[in-house]
Amino acid sequence: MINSKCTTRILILRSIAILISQTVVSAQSTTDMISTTGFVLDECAIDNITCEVNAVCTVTNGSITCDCIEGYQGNGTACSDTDECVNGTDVCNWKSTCKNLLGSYACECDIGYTGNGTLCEDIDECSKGLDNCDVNAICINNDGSFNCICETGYTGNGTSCDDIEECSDGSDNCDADADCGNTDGSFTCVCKTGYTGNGTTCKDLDECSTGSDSCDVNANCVNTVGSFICACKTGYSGNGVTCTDMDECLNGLHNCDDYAICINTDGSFHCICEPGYTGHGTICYGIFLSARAPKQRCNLISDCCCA
Ligand SMILES: [Ca+2]
Ligand SMILES: [Ca+2]
Ligand SMILES: [Ca+2]
Ligand SMILES: [Ca+2]
Repeated sequence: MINSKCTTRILILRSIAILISQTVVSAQSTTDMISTTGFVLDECAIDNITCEVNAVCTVTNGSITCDCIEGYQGNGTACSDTDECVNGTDVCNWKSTCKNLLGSYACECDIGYTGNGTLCEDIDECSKGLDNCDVNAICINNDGSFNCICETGYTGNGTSCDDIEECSDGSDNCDADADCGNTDGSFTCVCKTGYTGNGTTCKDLDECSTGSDSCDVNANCVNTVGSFICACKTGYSGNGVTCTDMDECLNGLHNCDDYAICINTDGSFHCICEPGYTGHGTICYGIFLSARAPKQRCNLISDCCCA
C-alpha cells in the first residue's frame, strides 16, 4: 500500500524519467516500456527508495505500490513485525509454545512432547528409558509426562524407593506362631519349631503321631501345643529322650517276697520263690507249712513241716 501523496510523487518522477528517455524509448504501455534496444524499464528500480526494506514493490496500471512482505504489517513504507503468537494466526500445536521472530515465528513442542511444533505427540519416557524412576518403581507413561510408583514391598516417592521392613512395622501377615524375616522387597514367614503350616497359618505339629519326636524307644510321647513330652515307661528311668532299665532288684523297688529271688529284666523284674518255697514270687509259701503261714523262714525242717 502507498498513500496518495506518495503515489503523486512517484508519478511525477516517472514522467520525468519518460521525458528523459523518450528520444530513445518508444512507450508501448504505461506499465512496461521497451527501449529500442529491448530493455524493460522498471519503475520500481527507478524509484526503489520508496518501498521499505521489508516490502515488495509492484507496478500496477502505471502506479507503483509497496506491500509489506509476509510476516510484517504496515503501509509498505513502514513495516513492522507481525506477532503471530499474539494475534492468533500461528498454527502451533496446543501442546507447543509459540515464539515470535522477526518476520516469522517458531513453534516448539512443550516438555514431554516431540514433533515439529505444528504436530506434537507424547514422548513415552518409560519405554525410551527417559524416566528417572527408582529401580524398584513402576513407570507409567501419561500424556505429557510419566509417573513413578514404588513396587509392592517398597515405599517412597517413586524416584526413590526403600524396602518396607514389614516385620518391625507390623505390616506382615505372619501367624503368631511364625517367625517373620525381612527381605528386600518382601518378607518371609516360617512356622516356629513345633508348628506346621505355610507361615501365614501355623498349627501345632503332633510330633508323636508324625514320628518327629525324639523320645526314647522306651518312653511314652505326649503331644503338647508347640512341643511334646517324653516320659520313660514304667521300669525305665531317664529324661525321656534317653531311658535306661531300672534295676528294681538293686534299688529296692521290687515287690518280691522275702523268700523269693529277684531277677532284673529289661523294663521289669521277676520274683522266683526260693527253694523250699512255692508261690508266684511276690508271695512265697513254705512247702511244708500251710498256706496261711507264709513268710516264715523254715530254719528247721520241723518248723516248716508240721505234718
Ligand atoms: Ca509421556
Ligand atoms: Ca521387606
Ligand atoms: Ca506338638
Ligand atoms: Ca528292670
